Amino acid sequence: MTTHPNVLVVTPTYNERDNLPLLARAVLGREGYRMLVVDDGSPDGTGAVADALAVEFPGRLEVMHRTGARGLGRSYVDGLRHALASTDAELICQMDADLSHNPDYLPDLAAAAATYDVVIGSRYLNGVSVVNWPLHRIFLSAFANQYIRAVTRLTPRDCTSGYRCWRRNALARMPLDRMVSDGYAFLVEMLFEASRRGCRIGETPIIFVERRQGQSKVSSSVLAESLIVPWRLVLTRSS
Ligand SMILES: Nc1nc2c(ncn2[C@@H]2O[C@H](COP(=O)(O)OP(=O)(O)O)[C@@H](O)[C@H]2O)c(=O)[nH]1
Ligand SMILES: [Mg+2]
Repeated sequence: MTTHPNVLVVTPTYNERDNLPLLARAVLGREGYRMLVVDDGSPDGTGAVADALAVEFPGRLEVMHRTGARGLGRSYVDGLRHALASTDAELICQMDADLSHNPDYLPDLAAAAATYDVVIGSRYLNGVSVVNWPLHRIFLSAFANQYIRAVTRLTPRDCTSGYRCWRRNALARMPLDRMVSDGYAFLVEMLFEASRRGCRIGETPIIFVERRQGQSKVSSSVLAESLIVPWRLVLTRSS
């Protein structure tokens, strides 16, 4: 008898109309995997596309329609809280909707979660595994990771990857109600809190492929926040 994993993939979306159906079909093609799409009222109609997928995959894809202030971190806080409160998933993954995170790596992340409390799908384990990024973006991301590691003393090679897999009990110990940051900084804050709580943090290699459809939402304010938040974390929360 084969036993299937019990995994919920939480995916925030903002204008991912063309990407989401491809991602959902790939993720839900795996037994034991469900999805929670957290849409921020995307002007391009991604929310309606997600609703249609929920009909196509009854009981396997759920949609959360957010209103009010939008943001990646806020969406994850809402989505991850819902995952804990309203599902019985043993593993809870975070994953971008734009196909940069290949669903083929999900089993690797899930397998590593047998050993670690949280597993990062990492772009920087074997040199730099990023496809279709301009050189300046590679430098920016590599610099950001060096900076974050230096300031926070976190040890993972890729602290800003949004591809992650949590064991349920580790995620349940995280202070989701008290997270202060959004964007990449939110991802760093989650790792910082996990590390402070003694979580074992692992990494598995992924090849990150830049999106073909739609646009990145990274803004200069998101980048500025990711320079400030590491200091804020160490100055206000180190014990
Ligand atoms: N719900 C929600 N999702 C967002 C927001 N900003 C970005 N996303 C989603 O977060 C994921 C990563 O965003 P992206 O712009 O591709 O970031 P990049 O890969 O770092 O350039 C994608 O699935 C986006 O649709 C937001 O404000 N709200
Ligand atoms: Mg992207």
